[in-house]
Amino acid sequence: MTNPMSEKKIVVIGATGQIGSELVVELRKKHGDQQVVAVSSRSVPKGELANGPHETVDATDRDALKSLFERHCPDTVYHLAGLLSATGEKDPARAWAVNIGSLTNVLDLSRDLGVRQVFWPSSIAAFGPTTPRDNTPQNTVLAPTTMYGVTKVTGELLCQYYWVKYGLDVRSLRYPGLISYKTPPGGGTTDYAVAVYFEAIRNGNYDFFVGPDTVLPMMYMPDAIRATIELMEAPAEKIKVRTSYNLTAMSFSAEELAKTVADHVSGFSCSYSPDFRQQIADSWPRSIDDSAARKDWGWKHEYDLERMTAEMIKNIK
Ligand code: VAH
Repeated sequence: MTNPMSEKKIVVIGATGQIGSELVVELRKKHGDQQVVAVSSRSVPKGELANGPHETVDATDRDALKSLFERHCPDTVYHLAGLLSATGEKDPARAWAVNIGSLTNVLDLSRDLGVRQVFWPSSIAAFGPTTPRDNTPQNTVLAPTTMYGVTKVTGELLCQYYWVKYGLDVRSLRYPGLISYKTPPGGGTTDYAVAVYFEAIRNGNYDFFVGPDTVLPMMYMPDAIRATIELMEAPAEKIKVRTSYNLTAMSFSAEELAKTVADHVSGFSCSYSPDFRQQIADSWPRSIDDSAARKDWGWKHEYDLERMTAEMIKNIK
């Protein structure tokens, strides 16, 4: 069903990922199935993603991406494809090549082919061990010690450059750990906050790969999807940050998460076996000051740990 009112043409790159798979559905509800092209480099988009146009294109292949842009003439591009923190540490060269190679392709092609708006995800991973870890400010030290974090800081500066130099309306959010039930964890350090729900229901226990006192900023996916769309729909004059906005909903420890899950899954037990991802988590903030997003474009979160857990358990069951 196409929505005659909306002549928007949106391309979502990374459509089968954790964010992309839910963002495509939301954007199609808003603008019509045919107005949103789901693009993935690997698997052909299936299920809901196949309800509208979908293509298999590797965004690091500039010619293939150019041909896609020329065929669909998008006015808006959400570029979500990339390697996450844990996967990135296993192959840093590939993390740089994919994350930065694809972003520069998207920015150049958007500038040259008349795309009006671009969204690109940054992350709290842009911060490092020398960043204040509590209530981390919007403007502060960005010296990450993961390759994923290096690509996030680089990407933020590229986004700001294409706005300042070419007037390309690029917008970005520093997502916290995102929790959803629709896609399996994808190689992130915060994957424990997703896996615990599935494992609790599947076999009644979970072995965290971080320690019980590990505190990280987190957000339920519906809040993240809404923040993304609200940011992109805000009038340009309200957008004062052209690197990437701090964004958060809550912070909790692995132990607090385990306790909330146990309240919903009787007999649930857990253990803690920190691995290499503990060092990554320890280099990130414990909580985020996202007052700039709340002031500039009216951000407010809706899900706290209790409400998210109830929804996660209900939907996984
Ligand atoms: C990761 N989920 O763990 C991502 C995210 C803040 C964490 O960037 O790599």
